[in-house]
Amino acid sequence: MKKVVSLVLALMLVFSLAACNGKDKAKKDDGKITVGVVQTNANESDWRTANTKSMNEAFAEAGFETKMVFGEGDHAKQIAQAQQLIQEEVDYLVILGLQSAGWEDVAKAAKDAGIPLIMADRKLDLTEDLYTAMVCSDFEAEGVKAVDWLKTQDMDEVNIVVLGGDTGSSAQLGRSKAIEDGAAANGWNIVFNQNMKGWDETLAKQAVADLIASGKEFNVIYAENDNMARGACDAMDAAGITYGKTGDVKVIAFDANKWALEKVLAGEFNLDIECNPLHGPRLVSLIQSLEKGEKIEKNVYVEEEMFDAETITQAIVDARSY
Ligand code: GZL
Repeated sequence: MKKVVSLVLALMLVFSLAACNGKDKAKKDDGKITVGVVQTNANESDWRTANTKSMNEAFAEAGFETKMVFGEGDHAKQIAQAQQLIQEEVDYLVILGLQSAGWEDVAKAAKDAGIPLIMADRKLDLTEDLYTAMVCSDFEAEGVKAVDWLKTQDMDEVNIVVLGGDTGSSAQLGRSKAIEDGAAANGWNIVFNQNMKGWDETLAKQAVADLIASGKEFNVIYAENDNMARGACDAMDAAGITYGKTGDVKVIAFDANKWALEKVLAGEFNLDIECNPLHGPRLVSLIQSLEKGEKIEKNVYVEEEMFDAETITQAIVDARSY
């Protein structure tokens, strides 16, 4: 009789221990790592489309389960979505923030729940104790590349139209800071400086069309992504204003989507600064290292190039993957 009682007690202990950490148990049951992704907007830009595709494909390839949600321009919605994913006990939380600020409570909740928080694409305003890793672009450095290029253009007068991205995103903040500091340091004029909600191409086209109609003189378009640069070019086409390699207005763009690099090659864009969206494989490698308990590099800025109409080739364009 005593043996039966001790066996029952032992079995009860085993099951109670297994149940005490539901998350680990859940993971072990189906063997899958669940990654919660708080993405910005589904159709924000060609860059975003490539970024979402990269994560979905890489996570599927790695055997992860992906729970991806989209804030669709609403920062409060992203915060709520992140909190929901924490409640669902995802194994990792990847955040691509519409806004840099306002993520402390989410980060603390993730930390309390033992869920590693990874910042991707856009750095968030969090102290290092509140996130596990960062795989982002250095947006101010991207903008400085454009400023350094503009300095080499030997222009008598520089009148710049700045088409900014979503206000308060680290991408907009960094790129705008670079051109504003560059203009101040080099005596350039910023004749227009507005952020387009959602990085919207149509809004950018309309803004430039209105500017042209107002008679404002400008000779540089600084568009904080390729889609807005294309919108600006459409407006200049409609007004008969020449631009690009042989035109009156220099066009600077960011992201370096393949279609945009074709425009650099054609001389329509003068310069395109790469902002690499292919974060999927980087995040898989990071998560797999964390799973193995390996030491990881906490803050990684993605290596990025720039493409000049004077030097780009068809081979360079053909070799691009997004
Ligand atoms: C940059 C990324 C920006 C792109 C835009 O990393 O956050 O958002 O430059 C995209 O095209 O919409």
